[in-house]
Amino acid sequence: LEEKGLDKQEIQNILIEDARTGLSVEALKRAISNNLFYAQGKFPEIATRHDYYMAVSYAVRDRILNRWVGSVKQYLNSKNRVVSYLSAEYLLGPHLANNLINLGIYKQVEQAVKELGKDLDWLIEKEIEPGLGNGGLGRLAACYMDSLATLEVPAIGYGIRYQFGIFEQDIKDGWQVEDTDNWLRRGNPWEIERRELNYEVKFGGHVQHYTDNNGKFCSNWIPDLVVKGVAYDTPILGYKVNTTNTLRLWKSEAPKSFDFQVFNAGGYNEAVRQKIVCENISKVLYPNDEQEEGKILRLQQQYFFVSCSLQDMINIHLRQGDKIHDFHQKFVVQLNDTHPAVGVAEMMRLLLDKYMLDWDDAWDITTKTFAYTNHTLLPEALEKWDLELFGKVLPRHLELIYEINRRFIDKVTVRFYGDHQKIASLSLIGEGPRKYIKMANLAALGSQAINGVAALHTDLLKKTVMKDWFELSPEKFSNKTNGVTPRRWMVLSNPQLTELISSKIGEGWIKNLDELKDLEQFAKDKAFQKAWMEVKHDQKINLSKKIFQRMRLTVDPDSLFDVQVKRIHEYKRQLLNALHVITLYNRIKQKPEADIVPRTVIFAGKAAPGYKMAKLIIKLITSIGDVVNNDSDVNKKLKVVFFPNYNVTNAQKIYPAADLSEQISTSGKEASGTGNMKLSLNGALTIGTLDGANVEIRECVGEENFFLFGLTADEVENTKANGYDPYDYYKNNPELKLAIDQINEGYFSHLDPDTFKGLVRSLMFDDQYLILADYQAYVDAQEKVAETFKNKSKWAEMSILNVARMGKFSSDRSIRDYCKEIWKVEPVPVKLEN
Ligand code: T68
Repeated sequence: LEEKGLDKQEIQNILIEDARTGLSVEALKRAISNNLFYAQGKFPEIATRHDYYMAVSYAVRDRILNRWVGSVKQYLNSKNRVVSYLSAEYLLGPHLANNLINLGIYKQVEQAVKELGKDLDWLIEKEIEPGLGNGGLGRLAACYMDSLATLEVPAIGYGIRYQFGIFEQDIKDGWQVEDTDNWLRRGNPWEIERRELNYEVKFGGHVQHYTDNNGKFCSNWIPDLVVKGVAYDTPILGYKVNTTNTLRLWKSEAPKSFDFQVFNAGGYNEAVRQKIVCENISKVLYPNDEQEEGKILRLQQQYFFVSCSLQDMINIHLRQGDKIHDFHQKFVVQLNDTHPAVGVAEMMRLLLDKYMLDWDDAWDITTKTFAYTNHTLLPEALEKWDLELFGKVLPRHLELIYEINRRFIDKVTVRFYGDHQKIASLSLIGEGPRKYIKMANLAALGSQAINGVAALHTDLLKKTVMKDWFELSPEKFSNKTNGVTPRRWMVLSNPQLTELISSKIGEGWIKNLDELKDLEQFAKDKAFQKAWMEVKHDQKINLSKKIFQRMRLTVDPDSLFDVQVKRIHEYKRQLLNALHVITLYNRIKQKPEADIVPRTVIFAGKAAPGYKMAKLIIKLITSIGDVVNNDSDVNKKLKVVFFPNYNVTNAQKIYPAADLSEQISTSGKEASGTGNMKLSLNGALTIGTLDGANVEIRECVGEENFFLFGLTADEVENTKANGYDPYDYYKNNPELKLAIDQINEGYFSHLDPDTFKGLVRSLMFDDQYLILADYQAYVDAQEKVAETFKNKSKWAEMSILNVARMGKFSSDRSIRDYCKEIWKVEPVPVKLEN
């Protein structure tokens, strides 16, 4: 620099700037060392692995910040509509590696860390992922945040900063045991606490009504609890663009003035109690599938984050000097399922009680603001709140919902005069021994758009759970098939396949997944097939190592890796898979010399802690594993693995190693599925039913490249309507009967017939999910899988074609569809100053 004629001060300036923003290996090295010293207070000789992880993370964060600030500035100065995504869950996965990829500095940081004598992968492994979601719904929100930023769409994600995310699963004696997820224990370098950004949220109490001086009817809500929500912001960077959006998560606290008030009134103990009550609201994520109706805390969580978020949006809007009446032009609010649906009533409350709008204006703005995504057809999973409980927590909102409903029912009574059943079904309030509020109806009525998450799902929505709504407002309905981000689910988790693909067709596919089509021309190319299968084999070796580390179990990377990873639920039918494993076991036992394709059947997934049957299914799988894996007659050809603690980190290791993707839910039950997309994108072939997005995946990859089996959604309904009797299937199918008898007699439970009694009874005499009805078709399809796997070249060709035809399932495509058809927003490229 001196040679270039710069003076000391100028050189100094460059050096300072470089340490925060420079992208060269030298600058990164210096930044990491600086952070080690100034942020961690350590020097290399005593720095721990965690210290290095933090130092690297802060160095990366610095490089995000100019983009982040630049994006915020740009949005504040523009009139563009901003997408506000409201979700109770975000299953983000680890940040560091993802940010390196999106910044395009993976290689440089890897080198910098290496020159400092450490290994980047070793540091990445150290990150504790934020598991702020249960499964597909939370992961979808994370993929959508990635795509919004990558597509340069101004967006803000709102949610809850749970202190404890989804529980950690351990397997003890074959059973699931849960441990708390204390993900913040070592600090979180990716968030910025914004104490100045906080809002008060009221709970409980009562409502006073009065008429003001102008004769206007007014309401005043006197709460018995006030909670403060504090914002924690995490930057979400787009892939190789400047756009960096914000994920704003709310933490609940006691308002500052509060402990003094209570201290005077009720004494110290009462003050401490109230503080805990406030902090409890954002304490822990609810595992799904649990009976939620009675859970006051869950309703409090929903209202808490929705109220903070709406207040924040209004605040942003008004600060720009715009009128409250134009709110819907500044923000469009997407409701990720009904969890934030109380936002409809909260928006009305804010507009009526705080901004003193009249009803019609308020309702007009509200309904132009919201849009609602449904994620389930299971009637038992549709959210309901006991009306009395709701009124205790949110008395003003109950009044408003009554009034919204009164006006609505007046209208539909005219339209559907005399059709009491339809009117009752549309009502926001359900009658019965106890009245309840139907959140899906509140969301549907308060929204300008309603969508399902796969073509079949949207179709069934219109025909079943939302039939009357479709009849009432068909124009509101549309389909938005889910997608996944190729950045995390290919570039990050499968770098070898990424490189192989890019070596043939360039890197354009990473942002434009349709370009994968160009791979089709190589599907029959023997050399390419060989390279392709080598990558897969390497990934299988990697996973085998993990399996050994975690479970002390040796698996054969040459065997077929047959993978079912997802939440454990009866409708997803892990039991069907388990019955197939037992059948394979019996076949090998009976004919050890038979030419059977060696398989490693890999399961992973969490069961909701309160879901007994799901936990029993885990125990059955691990018990089958104990017998199979330790039987020397079979264990050369068959292994059963239950990989514990399925989360984003582990998913990234499992998907790339899968040969076969199990998507075997009862048709009509899985709204979409997204694991199906990630597995296929990573070159696994699918064995699946015509359910959720499987239907569209099969259409895209070609029916000859997909192992289809099982009843269709219509056939499922008909079979049930015609008095389905699982016992018939049991009785008439010898292999099925043998498998069930073995479970029943304790073959897998040390001869204890009690362990799986409930499970066997449910299968033979109830079988809600038609496992026995689909058993033979499934076993037959599995035989085709094995046959095909013997032909390595054919398998490679099918695998390549699967990947080549996955373009549609990028979350970029989903987000483009939402932008165009629901949100009416356009990209706003971010320009950085200097
Ligand atoms: C999933 N839903 C769907 N719910 O099951 C899946 N539920 O088919 C779909 O692909 C995915 O959403 C994305 O659309 C869920 O994951 C939950 O996690 C959940 C959480 C709390 C309460 C109810």
